[in-house]
Amino acid sequence: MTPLDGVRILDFTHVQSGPTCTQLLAWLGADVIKVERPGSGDATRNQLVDVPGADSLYFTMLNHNKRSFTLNTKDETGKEVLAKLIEECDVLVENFAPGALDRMGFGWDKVKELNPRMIMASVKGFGPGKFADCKVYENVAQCAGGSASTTGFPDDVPLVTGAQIGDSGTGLHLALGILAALLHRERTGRGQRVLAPMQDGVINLCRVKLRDQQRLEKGPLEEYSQYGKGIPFGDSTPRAGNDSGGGQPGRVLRCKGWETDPNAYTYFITQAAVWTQICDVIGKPEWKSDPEYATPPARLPKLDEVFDAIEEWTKTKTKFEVMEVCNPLGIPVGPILSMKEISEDEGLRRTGTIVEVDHPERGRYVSVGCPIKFSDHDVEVKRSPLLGEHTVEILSEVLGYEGGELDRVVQSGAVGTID
Ligand code: CAO
Repeated sequence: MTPLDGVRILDFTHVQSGPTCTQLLAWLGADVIKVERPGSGDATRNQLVDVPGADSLYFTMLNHNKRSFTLNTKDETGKEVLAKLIEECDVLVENFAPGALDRMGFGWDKVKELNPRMIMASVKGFGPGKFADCKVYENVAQCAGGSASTTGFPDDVPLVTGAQIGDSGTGLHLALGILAALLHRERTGRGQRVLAPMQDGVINLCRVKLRDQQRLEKGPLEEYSQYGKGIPFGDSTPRAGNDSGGGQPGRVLRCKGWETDPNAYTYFITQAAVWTQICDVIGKPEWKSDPEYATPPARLPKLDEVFDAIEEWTKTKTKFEVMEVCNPLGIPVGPILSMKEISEDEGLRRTGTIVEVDHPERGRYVSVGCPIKFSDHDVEVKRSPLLGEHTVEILSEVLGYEGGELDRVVQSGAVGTID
């Protein structure tokens, strides 16, 4: 028995934000029926193609454990089938451009009428307001959610991050909203609408930067390295480079091999609790009792000097040797791992966070498995479906079409099937 056994999801999602959400629900055990346009399907099937004729990694890595149902929802028979699907499902998840579902004739009022227990969950770029009608992609959300203005170095342009906080981050927010709405439905019998705007999701993940905005109104942000460098603050939270976001100063430091290896770096945190251990490791025992260095407030204006001294030591060690020395002493450090190192990591493969999946068109590929671990439930990562692979199965098993009725729907052209 899996946590979401018996929960059926009508998955109208595409690209990344929505598919992240429904993939997680599938890993929790829900039956996820991905409804796609016949012939083309989710646009990502054909984006960034690396194996000609096969679904792209963009698609396969976001659509594991789902079933694919191809249906033209603008065709009359297609609308009939969609209405039945809405009656049979517990949750409808979508991330169409604003208004697309209404134009299809399946806005919230219609969905609720067909199935009052339905939970209708949406990702949109912006919440209600002046930008509500805008289409949004990842980097737009990162910019509009405050992430770009606070990422990068103070003397350079705003930067977007590699972590897909707008798409995958919002998918996570939506999944949480859906689970809460399912629990609420257990208690009340009622469905509801759940909305996760991408801008709001990014703002939620940038919470500490709004904290700093308000602290800035009271004085300079002393833990930011620009304070030690004497660079004046403006009126909004600045880009902080690699400074640690919390009250424990940290930086990215060079390690042995940095001249040729772009990832020969470590993150090093000068946590106050282990200051004396840090002094011993880097060969500065005198800093343990020197009042100029012994306390966190005394060190704040000297962080450049402190990290330069630490870096003199880290440059003599590989990023993994730094860990070997620091971890037993309780000094928080972390190697800068490349995607190559992550994909080959034995520990991550053992826990199922990095998995290998077989696919009939593209062969074996590496993917990210379920990042949440359960004591009662092992997540088996199953390959993404081919376009329309489960159409006939869903028409008969889920929607009850049989015999002549099944032939009528299949021959109507509203559904796409594969041989
Ligand atoms: N049968 C028939 N029509 C279908 C269909 C189906 N099975 N599935 C989709 N369509 C139609 C939609 O009804 C829509 O038609 P109309 O424009 O006539 O109403 C059309 O396909 C296009 O859908 P869309 O507007 O969602 O797609 P797009 O490529 O124009 O925009 C995106 C893509 C992502 C910008 C937009 O969907 C969006 O802003 N979504 C919300 C925010 C979001 O999730 N962004 C992140 C995406 S990941 O980076």
